[in-house]
Amino acid sequence: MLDIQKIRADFPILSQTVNGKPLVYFDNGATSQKPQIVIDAEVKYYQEINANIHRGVHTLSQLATDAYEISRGKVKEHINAKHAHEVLFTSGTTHGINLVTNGFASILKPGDEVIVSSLEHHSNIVPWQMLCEKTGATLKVIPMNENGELILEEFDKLLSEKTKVVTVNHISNALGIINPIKYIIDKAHAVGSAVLIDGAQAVPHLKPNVQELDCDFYAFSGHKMCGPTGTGILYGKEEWLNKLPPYQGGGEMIKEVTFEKTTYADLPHKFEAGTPNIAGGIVLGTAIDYLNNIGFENIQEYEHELLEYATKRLLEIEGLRIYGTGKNKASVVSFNIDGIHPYDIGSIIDKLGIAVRTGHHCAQPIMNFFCIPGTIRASFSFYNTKEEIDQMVEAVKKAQTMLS
Ligand code: C6P
Repeated sequence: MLDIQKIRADFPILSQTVNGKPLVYFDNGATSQKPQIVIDAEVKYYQEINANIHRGVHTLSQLATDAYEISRGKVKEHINAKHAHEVLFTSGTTHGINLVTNGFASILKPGDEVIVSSLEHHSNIVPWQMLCEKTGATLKVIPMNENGELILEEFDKLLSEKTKVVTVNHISNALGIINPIKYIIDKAHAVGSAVLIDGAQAVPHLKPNVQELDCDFYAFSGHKMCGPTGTGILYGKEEWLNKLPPYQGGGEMIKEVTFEKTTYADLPHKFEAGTPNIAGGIVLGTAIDYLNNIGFENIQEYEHELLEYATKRLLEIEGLRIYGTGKNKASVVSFNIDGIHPYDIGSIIDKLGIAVRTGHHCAQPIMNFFCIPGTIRASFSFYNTKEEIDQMVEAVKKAQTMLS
């Protein structure tokens, strides 16, 4: 059992008022709020050990380097990677995915196929399209059904010896559907394909076990899991990271440079050119510790309660439709009300202190599938409450009355 009021006290922003009303923050899918311990760790880094890493012999540089590498080790443990050097620091999921697609540009050939799903965020569509344009490979799409679930029989039919990469998100940002990624990974491996999982929306809710999943790449963002913005992780299996060329050239990623030839550093440095977000990387470790102290089983159990409660309460509203009605869901409810544009509801409830996201959620193909311009998305975190859900429901009812 979580003590939600105690947890809420960890997040200074949650006691704020917005537009004169207590803040109800339901835009956790976009970014999570940060506990004081994370904010303090960022300040402490700059106050006490700020220095560039992996370069100086001086004490501060050593302290900063140690803290950065300790954080990498925490991520390795958290996701159960085999080696710490399979954990690359990035600026976020988008960066991680682009690092991989850039690498595959030297591997794919015309006639090869890349499979994405119809539930992807633009970050996991556009880089693959760009890769296909560059290499002559073809993009194939796993279709979905009316509940927002991927149609696995259709996925099976897409697989062949031409399939070189399969990529899906672990959890859909727009609908909250949890995808059957183990099935997808195993089937893709059976035809010799690599697999990238976009874990951006999964890591706030669960602890991915990359060895058990056996995925080749797993990308996620730190800012969605109580960490700082501009942080992220790309996990890659050692053999794949050794196979892919570096993403960016520069300092830190080399062994030796001459004007004739440059040789590259070993993993993970080969993919970490330039001065990284040192403070962010270190503090991501603090965020992971914080979440683990709360416990992912507790988080999942409580968030599931919030999901069920919100679904039930929202469905009391006449003319309200929820998108993403599949069984396996994270704490996200995407909905619309008959005859009303989502943006209008979002703007009115914002005046009542309620923060939700409206629009296509960077997942336009999903909106096209449902023939809608967008949805209102309420995404819940472990620090939200049923009382806040009640406030949102009342606010949505008020907006509906005003707009009809
Ligand atoms: N989705 C949302 O409101 P970055 O921006 O690199 O941290 O994450 C990109 C990204 C990739 N995949 C998925 C499934 C995502 O949900 C996101 C970010 C936010 O849904 C902002 S658009």
